[in-house]
Amino acid sequence: MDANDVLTAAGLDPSNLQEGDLQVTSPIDGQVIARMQQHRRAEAEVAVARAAAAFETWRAVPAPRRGELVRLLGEELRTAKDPLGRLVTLECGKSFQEGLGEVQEMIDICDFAVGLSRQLYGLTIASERPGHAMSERWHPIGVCGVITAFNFPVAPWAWNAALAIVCGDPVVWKPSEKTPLTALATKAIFDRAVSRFGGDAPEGLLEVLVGGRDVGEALTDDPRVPVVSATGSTRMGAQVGPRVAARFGRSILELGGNNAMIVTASADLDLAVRAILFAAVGTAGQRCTTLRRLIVHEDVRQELVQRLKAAYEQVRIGDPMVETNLVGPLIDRDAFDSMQKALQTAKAEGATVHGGERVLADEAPWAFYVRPAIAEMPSQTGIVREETFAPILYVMGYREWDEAIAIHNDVPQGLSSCVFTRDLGEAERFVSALGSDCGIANVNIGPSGAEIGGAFGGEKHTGGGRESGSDAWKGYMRRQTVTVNYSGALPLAQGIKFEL
Ligand code: UN1
Repeated sequence: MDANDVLTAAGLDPSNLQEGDLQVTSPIDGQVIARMQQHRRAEAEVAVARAAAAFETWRAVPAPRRGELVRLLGEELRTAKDPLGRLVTLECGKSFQEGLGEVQEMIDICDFAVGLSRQLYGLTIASERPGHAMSERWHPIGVCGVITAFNFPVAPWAWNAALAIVCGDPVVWKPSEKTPLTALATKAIFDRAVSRFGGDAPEGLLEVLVGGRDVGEALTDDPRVPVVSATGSTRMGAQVGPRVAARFGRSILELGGNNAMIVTASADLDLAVRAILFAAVGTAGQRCTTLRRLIVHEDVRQELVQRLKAAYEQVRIGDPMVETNLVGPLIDRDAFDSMQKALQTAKAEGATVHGGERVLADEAPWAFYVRPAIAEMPSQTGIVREETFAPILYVMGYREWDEAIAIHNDVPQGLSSCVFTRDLGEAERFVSALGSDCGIANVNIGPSGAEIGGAFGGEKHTGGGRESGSDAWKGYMRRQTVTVNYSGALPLAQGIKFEL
């Protein structure tokens, strides 16, 4: 299948994608697969206006009926799973299995949101005043801006959009400039769901803005966008967060991770090796949940590193469309350069590095395939504390549990984490208040590949936002405390007397 076939199968017309100031390349071979015109700030503002107008009608549509649209979206995604998954692979370079997995996450969150559309529960609250009824209600809040990253070009959009739509909020989506095609294909899928849904879905329920920083700023700076949910680097979040806060908007930030696994002396090493492999080299190390740090008990450190080195040698690297290849390319040359720089720094800080070199440069001179790297570190040095978006696994040893937890938590990021142990005490300590400081903490499971049912996100420089499952929906609504007086008298709260 060539690139045009993949685009066509995903519902895009390649002949409409030949001109414009944005060139889209595939990381698989570095070739240009489409050109398009980027939106400018003025166009972005018009799109926000359309979405704001859509809010006026969408918020009045009953939530279960809004859920029906998301149910149809889930159906359309099921039909489009294969071609959209392939387009994800073409545009961002993850393996086709992972491309399909990403679309499956979209389907899963649609199912979740459909159920949610009948469960946007409030509370009844005991009033201290006689003859008074107190409650808490949740109302739609307004347009939700969604900014997504190249590495998961569609699933995080769905985590936000499926919830926002059932909560009554139109969505304005700015995908990464590196992956606009999957966004356009998803918009076409969404439009199919809307046309099956019928009349009460207003125009402007989903707007897609392809563009750079100026388009992003049209979302962060506009008071008609009360919620901005952004996935990406900590550097990006440090710009988005304060801009949204400056106008008292709400941001949901899902930023960098520096995820670790503690492997204790009692761990099942077979299980650990398999988990490490998927979490450290899957998606070529370009997940925010990628395993980047291994903190291993000294008693098993040597054995584990030996087994990992052997496993790494067997990992097939190459064209991600080919099912037997587990590791595809890095997104671009910049990603390759920062990986090499990080490895240089690690060496200068005392690392012994296995792998990390470029491969397939003759077959694919414009693409950047690398052998995943293992870096044995003398301690948690400066470079280990940074997130490098590439397959580098830093390995460190420990002797005492407290030391392992101290190393674990001594990084700026706080997204995902895990422990491999057969000791119940260690497992419980890891997930206790004195254990991992991350938003996600797993026992005998790697840090990546989270299910949609839990809240997804993390602490510290990861930004503090929560998306997807649990009660993350509350981030897309406004809370109203309601008190109704049916007593005929006017008793004041706190027993205050205020009579003439
Ligand atoms: C991301 O890398 O931006 O847990 C999200 C996982 C996926 C999501 C990753 N469900 O790996």
